[in-house]
Amino acid sequence: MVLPWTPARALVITVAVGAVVACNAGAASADGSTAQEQINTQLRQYPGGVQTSPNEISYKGGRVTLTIPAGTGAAVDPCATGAYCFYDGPDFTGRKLTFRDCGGWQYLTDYGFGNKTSSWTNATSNTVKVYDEDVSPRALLWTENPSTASANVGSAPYNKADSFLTYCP
Ligand SMILES: [Ca+2]
Repeated sequence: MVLPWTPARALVITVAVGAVVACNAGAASADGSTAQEQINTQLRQYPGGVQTSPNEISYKGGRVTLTIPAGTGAAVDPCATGAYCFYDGPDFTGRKLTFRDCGGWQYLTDYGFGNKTSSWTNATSNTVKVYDEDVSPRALLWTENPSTASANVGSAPYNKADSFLTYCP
């Protein structure tokens, strides 16, 4: 539909934009920023990723994915089979960092995820040992056995994980 530009039409468009803003406001995080604003901040602070959807950034050719929830308290999709995931919130809520790879040391801090993990899922046949790097020597926080999950890592290791070592069968 093509209409000539008139003040009346401008008013309609303004109302429509207002509706979109209101909708995005519903998807804002606790600090009031939208998913897109959070993605922009993430890409600025932790470059090297590519935005692949309205709420997702892909790093390392898709081997690492950061998913931002659609709104406060909203659940992200479950951890995919063949992947292992770290969640910012308990009960698999909040930001989700997904890994689809095998072997070696990796750092959650490379993706702005240090001192954040509260729950996790390991939907692989790998074993993942998770560590706190804020103490010396680094401290083992928990071990993720194949095909297991934790809805809450517990009070002692809560928001402490910084790195992990993945063992592949
Ligand atoms: Ca830590």
